[in-house]
Amino acid sequence: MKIKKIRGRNFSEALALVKKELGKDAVILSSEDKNGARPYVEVTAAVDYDLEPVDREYGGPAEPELRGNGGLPVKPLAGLAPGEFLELKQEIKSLRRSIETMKNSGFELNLPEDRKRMFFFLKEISIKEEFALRLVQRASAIEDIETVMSGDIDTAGPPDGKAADSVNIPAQAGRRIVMLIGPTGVGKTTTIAKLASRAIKQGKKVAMISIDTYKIGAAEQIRIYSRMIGIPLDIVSNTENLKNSIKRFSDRDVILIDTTGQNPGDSGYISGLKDVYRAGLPIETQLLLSTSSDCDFLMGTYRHYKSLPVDYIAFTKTDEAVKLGSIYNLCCVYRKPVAYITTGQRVPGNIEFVDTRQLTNLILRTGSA
Ligand SMILES: Nc1nc2c(ncn2[C@@H]2O[C@H](COP(=O)(O)OP(=O)(O)O)[C@@H](O)[C@H]2O)c(=O)[nH]1
Ligand SMILES: [Mg+2]
Repeated sequence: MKIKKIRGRNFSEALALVKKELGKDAVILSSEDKNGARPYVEVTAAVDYDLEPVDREYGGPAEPELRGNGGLPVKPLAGLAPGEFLELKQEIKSLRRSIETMKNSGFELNLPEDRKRMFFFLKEISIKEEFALRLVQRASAIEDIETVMSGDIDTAGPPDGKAADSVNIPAQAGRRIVMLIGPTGVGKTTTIAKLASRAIKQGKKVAMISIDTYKIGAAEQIRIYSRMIGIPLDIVSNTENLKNSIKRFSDRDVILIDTTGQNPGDSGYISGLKDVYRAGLPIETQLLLSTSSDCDFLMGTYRHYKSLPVDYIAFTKTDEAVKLGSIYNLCCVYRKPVAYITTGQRVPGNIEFVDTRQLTNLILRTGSA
């Protein structure tokens, strides 16, 4: 293990230097505020070296595919069958991971007590470690966390929350063409129906289009909604049809476009959507992400969709989520305003146009439940 003390003008700067000098796997062991004419922060950080390769003397027959963590060839231990050896190796790996997680989770983090408590709390609600560290660094007191956090979040809603019910569909005068994209099952079709019902209630003329890139039949659900709400629906299979359909609905105030189809990992799906954008239609895109998904999955989703011109993100299934820290993580990563959140399966209803304060409160509240 290599241990190094690194100084910065503040905690964030010291952290950035640690990453630069020791790499992203470095573990923070302690941090200390140094006062004086020129205050600074001293961070003690360590990089762990991988397990030493197991001694060759113990060897049975070498298995060429076995590699030590440093990439060095490893021989199985005496008396262990190759399968058992692999099991042992897995166990050691998982132990190492646990130790690292413990350290990374601030186990030895020498932050002032109140900040340390806040750091643990933020991690507890699934805020990523680096974002949690940044937050406790920037807030001068625990009471400030909410303000600092809400400064990192942008929403389409009004700043004071008073008019929260009047925004979004449609916010401005004129026609609005809104397309919902996102992984299968996040709630796109359900949300379209909620948005359509709201717009109807607001006296708007609404139409729906479904881009069914996958198979006929996938659009059955939206057909039911269109009958239920009493608005026209077109089902199109290519960009040309989409253009024609938008033309056909030229008398409508709001056109809501549903997308069906494959997993975003499927390149055909993303390139099909890119085709739509190439047509130059004035479409506003909202990317839906389900808060009931695990944060790593959501980050993966981000990678799939980042090549598309997303205007807003929206979070679905907040009613099912145990922790909502991933909303903050994704806001930090996407840097896109949050259009709304959905809070249940009920149509119409179960959709909220939150402002930054309300959203921050919601995220922080999940930890105190
Ligand atoms: N609990 C909960 N379920 C939702 C919400 N929004 C949608 N769903 C459910 O999620 C499932 C998939 O929704 P759907 O609209 O078909 O997703 P799509 O594949 O993205 O179009 C359905 O069972 C919906 O009722 C929500 O906000 N909360
Ligand atoms: Mg759908």
